[in-house]
Amino acid sequence: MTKIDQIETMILDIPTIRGHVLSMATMRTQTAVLVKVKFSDGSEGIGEGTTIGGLSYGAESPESIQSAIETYMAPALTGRDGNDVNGAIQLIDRLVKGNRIAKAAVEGALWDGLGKRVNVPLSQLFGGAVHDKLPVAWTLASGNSETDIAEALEMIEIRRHNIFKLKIGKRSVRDDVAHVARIKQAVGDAASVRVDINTAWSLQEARWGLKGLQEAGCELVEQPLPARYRKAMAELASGYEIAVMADEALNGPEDALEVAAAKAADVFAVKVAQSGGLKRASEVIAIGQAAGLGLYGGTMLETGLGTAAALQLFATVETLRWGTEFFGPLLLTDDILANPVVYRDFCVEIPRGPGIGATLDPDKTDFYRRDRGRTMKAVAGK
Ligand code: MUC
Ligand code: MG
Repeated sequence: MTKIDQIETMILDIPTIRGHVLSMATMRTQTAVLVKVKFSDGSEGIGEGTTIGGLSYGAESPESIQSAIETYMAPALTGRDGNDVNGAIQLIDRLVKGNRIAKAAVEGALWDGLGKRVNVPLSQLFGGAVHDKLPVAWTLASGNSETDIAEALEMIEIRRHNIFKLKIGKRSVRDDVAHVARIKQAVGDAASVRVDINTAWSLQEARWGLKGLQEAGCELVEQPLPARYRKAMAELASGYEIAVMADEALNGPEDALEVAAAKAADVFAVKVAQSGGLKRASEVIAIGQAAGLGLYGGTMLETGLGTAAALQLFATVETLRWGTEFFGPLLLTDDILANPVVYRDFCVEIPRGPGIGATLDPDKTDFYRRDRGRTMKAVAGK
């Protein structure tokens, strides 16, 4: 039996290429938590559990992710059969409530190890890839309309992205709608424009907002209201033509079932981390499919590692009507993979190779490790 010998974590702080302005935080650094699982036959698996904006986005922080893994998950898993990924998921679900991002990181590393041992890409463990590339959006979130327009036009020109998600919700609804209208006017029919409010609006603001966004040619609005406002989300989804997408409302399959039953969204943004791992994300996907909803591959702005893991799963999904936003590595000043994820012709390519299909560059991970003494500020060059 190939046993789980050791589970290690590390926190990396990597600067972003520009300030990334969300309704709840401005990111200048992204903090990733990586997990390495060592198995008794000498094989290894790697996984990532990353959130955004410290504790301002959700209930888990990079530090809580690390401590949940090291204190509660690693001791329970050490010595178990490394090939028994489902057994590990079930055990950890019994021992640890919540902490979905931490679970996703460990599970990813277990799948990666298994895929490498049997020498198949992770997509094959989920039944096989039906895509070799997927459409990929870019997020415009510089905080400035002119900068966003220049960025969008350049992305279209170099054929990297023609789907743009605008982060709004920080300014007044009127100012935000005007910002979206300017960008849509600048890109015209060459691109799809969508917005993410990250829960910042009240129902009253959302009614005005959706009306204005729809008139501006915006196609989709992501999580306008707080995660628990299902009835109000349902009112928006049925009251406007613009598609309403759930993101923060989806923490695993149980939420997915309730959101679908309440008709509180037209589209699911499925995030591996928020779902609690690849397996639970596949269950969220199945519920969305069964309910006839649109699907979109969501990100927590992971490095190439978490991005590659998500790509392995989404490569197996028949129809992603709204594409994906697996652009995380492109927002960072440096790529920690020796084989970076490839972006070309408005798409992201599914990595080849066994397991997740990602190889870490040890010089890069060493450089960005928080425990190697550099402070976050020093890393960000401030
Ligand atoms: C989110 O809320 O969707 C994804 C892209 C981005 O810029 O932020 C994230 C998180
Ligand atoms: Mg979102």
